[in-house]
Amino acid sequence: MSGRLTSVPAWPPEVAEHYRQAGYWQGITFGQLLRVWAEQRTHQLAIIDTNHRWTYQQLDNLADQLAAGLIKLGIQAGDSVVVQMPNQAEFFAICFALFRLGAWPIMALPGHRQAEISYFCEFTQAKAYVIAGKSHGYDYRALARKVRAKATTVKHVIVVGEAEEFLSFNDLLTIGDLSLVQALSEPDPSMPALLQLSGGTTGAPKLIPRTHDDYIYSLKASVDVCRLTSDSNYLCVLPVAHNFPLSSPGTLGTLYAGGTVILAADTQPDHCWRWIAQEQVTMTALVPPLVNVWLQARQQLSWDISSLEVLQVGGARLSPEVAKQIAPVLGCKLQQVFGMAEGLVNYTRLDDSEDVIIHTQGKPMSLADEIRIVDDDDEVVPTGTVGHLQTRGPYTIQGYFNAPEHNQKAFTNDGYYRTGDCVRLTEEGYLVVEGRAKDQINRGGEKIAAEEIENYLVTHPAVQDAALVAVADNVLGEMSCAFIIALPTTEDNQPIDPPKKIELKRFLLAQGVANYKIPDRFVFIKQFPKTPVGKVNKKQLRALLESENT
Ligand code: OOB
Repeated sequence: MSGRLTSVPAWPPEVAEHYRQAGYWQGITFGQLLRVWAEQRTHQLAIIDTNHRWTYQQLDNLADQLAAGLIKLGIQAGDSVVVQMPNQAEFFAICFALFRLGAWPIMALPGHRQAEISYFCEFTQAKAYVIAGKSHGYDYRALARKVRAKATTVKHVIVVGEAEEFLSFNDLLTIGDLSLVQALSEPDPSMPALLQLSGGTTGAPKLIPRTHDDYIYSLKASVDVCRLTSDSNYLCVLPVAHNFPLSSPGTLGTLYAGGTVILAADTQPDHCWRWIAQEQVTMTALVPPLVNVWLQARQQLSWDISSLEVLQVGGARLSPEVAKQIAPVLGCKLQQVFGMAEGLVNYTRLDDSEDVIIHTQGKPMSLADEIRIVDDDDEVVPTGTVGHLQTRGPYTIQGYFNAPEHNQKAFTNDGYYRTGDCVRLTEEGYLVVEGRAKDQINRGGEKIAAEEIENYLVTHPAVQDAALVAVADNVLGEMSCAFIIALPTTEDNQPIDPPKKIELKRFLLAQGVANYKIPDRFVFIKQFPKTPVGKVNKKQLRALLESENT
C-alpha cells in the first residue's frame, strides 16, 4: 500500500474504540458481506436490470472473476479506480470486485465530463477508469480517450459494452486467476471502501473517504429505520453512484437486508412504473423535481403501482404543497430524507404524524449521531432558532481525502463537520432545513460549487470577474445564474466586444465541464455589490434577481 493512506483522516482512537465496543462498527468488509450473503441466499435475486437477473451467488462469482482480472491488471489494495456507470447491473459487480481487493471506486456520476473525470483521475492517481461504452446517446469511449491523454496514471479503461480499443468487461471476467483472489488478505475494515464526491463549495471537488466500517453501519441503521426486509424490492431511479440511492438505504441497503435491487435506466414514469408493476417494487427514491413529473403523470398513465409502499424524497428542499400530494396521488407513504455524502442522514420515520412527514426533513438515523446548531461564532443557539448544522458520529467523515487545508475550515477542532446547511430543530427533535450558508447551488438535487464555475469563467479572455448565484425556479427549485463583469479593453487598450451568453456556454462546455453546471442564466453587470469586508455580496445579487421577478 502507498503513502497516500495517511491522507485519510481517521476518528480519534478512543472514539473508534467506542464505536467498535458499542457494536456500531462490526469489523467486516463488503467483500466478506457478499460472501456470507451468497452462502445464505444463494438463489435469491440480488440485482435486476434490462439485461440481467443476478442472484446473490452470481453476483459473488462475478465479483471474484472481476477481482481476479483486476489483479492481473496490477490493481491492488489502496489503488483508486474511477467508476462512471449508468444504472446497470455491472456497476455492482465492479464495485464488489474492488471492495474485495481493498481498491477504491471513485463514485463519478454519468453527467461528469472531461474536466471532472480528469481531475478525479489525476487527484487520486487512478489506475483504471470504468465506463459504459455508449449510454443515453453519449459516447464515454471518446471521453476516455481525452481523459487518458491527461491522466497518465490511468493504464486501463474498462468498458461495459463495445470496448473498441479498450478492455471489455467480458474480457476482464476471463483473464484472471481465481486462486489469487482466494489467497488475498482481507482489506482493513477501517480503511476506505469507496470515495464519494462532495457537492463542494470550493474550486476543486472534494473526495469523501467512506470506510467499510462506517458505510456498512450506515446501511444497517438505514435498513432498521426504513424497515427493509428480504421482501423489499428497491427501484433505483437516481444515478446509482450517488450516496442517496446507493446507501440511504438505497441499493446497498437493500442488498444488506436481503432484498432485490431493480435498476431503472430512465427516470420517466412510464419506464419506472412498468418496473414497479412488473417487479412489485416496494420502495424508491426521488429528488423533488422528479416528484413533480411523477405526480403530473398519474392522470395519463394507468400502471398498477399499488405495490409501492414508500417514496423517499431528498437531496433538495421538498415543498409542503408537493409533499401533501404524494400519498393521495401515488398511493404510498412519503419519507423525507435529508442527507449528505459526508455522512449524516436524517429520515422522517414511517409512523411519524402527517405533520412531521410533510413539514420536517426528519431526524438523525442513529442515536450515536451528534448534532448541534450554532450561530456564526460556533455558539449553540436555543432550540427552534435557525443556525448552522454541525455533526459528528460513527458514519460521518473526519475529513476529506488529501485536503488538510480545507479540512481545517470544514471541520471543527472537536471533529464536527460543518454541513453548510442552515436548519432549525423542532420541539420533537426533528430538523427543518431553512437555507444554506455554503456557496453552492442546489439544482434539483445536483450540487454546483459556485467557485468552481467562477474559476472557469474568469479564464475567458473577455471576462474580468464572475459570480455564480442561485435563482429560484419552479421546476428545479433552484437554477444557476452567472453575473459577469466584462473586460472593457484588452491589455493594450483595444476595446473588447462583450462576450455573448452562448459563447460563454460554449466556452465552459469546451473546458469539459458537466452540462448541469453550465449557468442557466448570464447577467452582465458593471460592478459587484460588496460586503463590509470587501467580498462579493451574493445576497444582494440574489436580491437583484428576485426583485426582477416581482
Ligand atoms: C445528498 O447528498 P449530497 O452530498 O449530494 O448533498 C448534500 C446536501 C445537504 O448538505 C443539503 O444542502 C442538501 O444536499 N440536501 C437537502 C436535503 N437533502 C440534501 N436540502 C433540503 N432538503 C433535503 N431533504 O443530497 C443526500 C445524501 C444522502 C441521502 C439523501 C441526500
